[in-house]
Amino acid sequence: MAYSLGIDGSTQSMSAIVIDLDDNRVVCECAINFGERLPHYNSPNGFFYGESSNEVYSDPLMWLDAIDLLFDELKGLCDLSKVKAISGAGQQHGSVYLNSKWHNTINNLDPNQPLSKQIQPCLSRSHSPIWMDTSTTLECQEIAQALGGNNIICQKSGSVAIERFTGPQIRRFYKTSLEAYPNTARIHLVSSFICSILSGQDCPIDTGDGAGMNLMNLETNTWDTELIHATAPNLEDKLPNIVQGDTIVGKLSDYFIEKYGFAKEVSIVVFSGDNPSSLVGTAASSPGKTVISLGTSDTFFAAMPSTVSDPNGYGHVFGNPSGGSMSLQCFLNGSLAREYVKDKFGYTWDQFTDALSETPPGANGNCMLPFFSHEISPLYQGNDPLLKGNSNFENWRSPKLSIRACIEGQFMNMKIHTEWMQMIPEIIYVTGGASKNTAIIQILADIFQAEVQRLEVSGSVALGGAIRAAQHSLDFSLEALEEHFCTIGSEVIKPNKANKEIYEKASETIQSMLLTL
Ligand code: XUL
Repeated sequence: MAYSLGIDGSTQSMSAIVIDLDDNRVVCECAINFGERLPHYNSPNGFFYGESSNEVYSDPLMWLDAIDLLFDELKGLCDLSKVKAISGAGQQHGSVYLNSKWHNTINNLDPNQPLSKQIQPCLSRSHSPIWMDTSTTLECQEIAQALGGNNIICQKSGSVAIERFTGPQIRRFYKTSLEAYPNTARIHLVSSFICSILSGQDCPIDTGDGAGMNLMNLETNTWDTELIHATAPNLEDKLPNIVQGDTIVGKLSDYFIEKYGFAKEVSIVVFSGDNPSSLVGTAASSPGKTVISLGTSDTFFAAMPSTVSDPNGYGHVFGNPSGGSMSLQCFLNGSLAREYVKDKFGYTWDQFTDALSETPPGANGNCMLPFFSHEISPLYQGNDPLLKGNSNFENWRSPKLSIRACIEGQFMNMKIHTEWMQMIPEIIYVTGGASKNTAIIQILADIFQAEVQRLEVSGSVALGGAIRAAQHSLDFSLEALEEHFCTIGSEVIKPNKANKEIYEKASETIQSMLLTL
């Protein structure tokens, strides 16, 4: 009997999936929601703000407590001694700063003490900046200037210098924490931090997550000397190595074997970023499929047939854990924007859905760019959505039309900002919380004029980890794993051709609104 375990360290929770590789079934899934289970970290959605709202942090000790809680729960849900391989992923770009005690501590984890208590003395920075942080505009400019322009950074690393990417974040830390930066011996990504904890040793970063740092050279898959030097002094000594996504990094640490009943010799495959892992978990790691994930942030991604980069600089190219590269466009105003507009009118989710069916496509000519908080596609630093339409609409007196215009605005903005990938999707696979809502998905189908199908697995990130672990350390074929575990719902949501023109016209309005930003 062989089980494979996948872990997802995401913004709002730490979750896991266990799959049975003999019976081809999901054994169990489990999630520890940070806000609900660890309220004393004061991070109801998994993060907290710094001095200004564009500084967004998370507490790495909260992640560690969640790992202990997760394994404690998993132990009650399945026989962990059957697990033969583990991999997983973390929210991209977030970074963990560790001092010189780290290496010794991670090699000697004591099963009688919680992880957080043991790692706390190793933190050279108590909090981790995460992907929602947009405080590094100046550092991005400085790095771009040092390199001779953003187009050079984009050519080298697959993205222009971007606020949430780890390199600019490291530079800001170096500039603002003159003592703590030199005391930092190791900087990990969320993915490589969790991987290190599980394997009881300092672990490398994979090319999928490494590409989200503005530090890795996409052609050589190694740290780029010029980018490293433009970011912070002595940075090369503080970064782990980069490896390909098929690398086995070690075995599960005794901490987990003794505490949670795992067998010895469980292989650990290098962790990746949540989006690259989701590419595998949605069976989209070979070119030809487009996936849209409607979660905290909305993301649009696909394996790339050939590597192109976004001339506007909002999109990204990451390593594909199955080889080659993947494109990704991230929209910060995802679930939280949908929730914001719902709450603004005191609606329930059912009333929200009814509003979509009671209003016509195109929202009677009313358009919204629903940027309720900072946006990154395109860059927008405000907190006010842009509205264009009649005066009732512009003054928030048309709840139902606002709800429709919010969803339409999200998808029209998404279509406009993914055209650089040069892929015209015929079938879009959707995943994430909002993908369950057919009214939302119909609007997506109509705007993209493509068929939409739901992926049945909700936790595609953790599943991607479990699949990669089985593929790379137990020699299972990717195709067979995809066929058994990445099931696609039978319902096909077809685009309504009659709405094509309505949305083409509305997109022109959205384009003109984008020009005013
Ligand atoms: C991708 C991005 C987010 C995070 C969190 O660039 O910033 O999707 O990975 O999920």
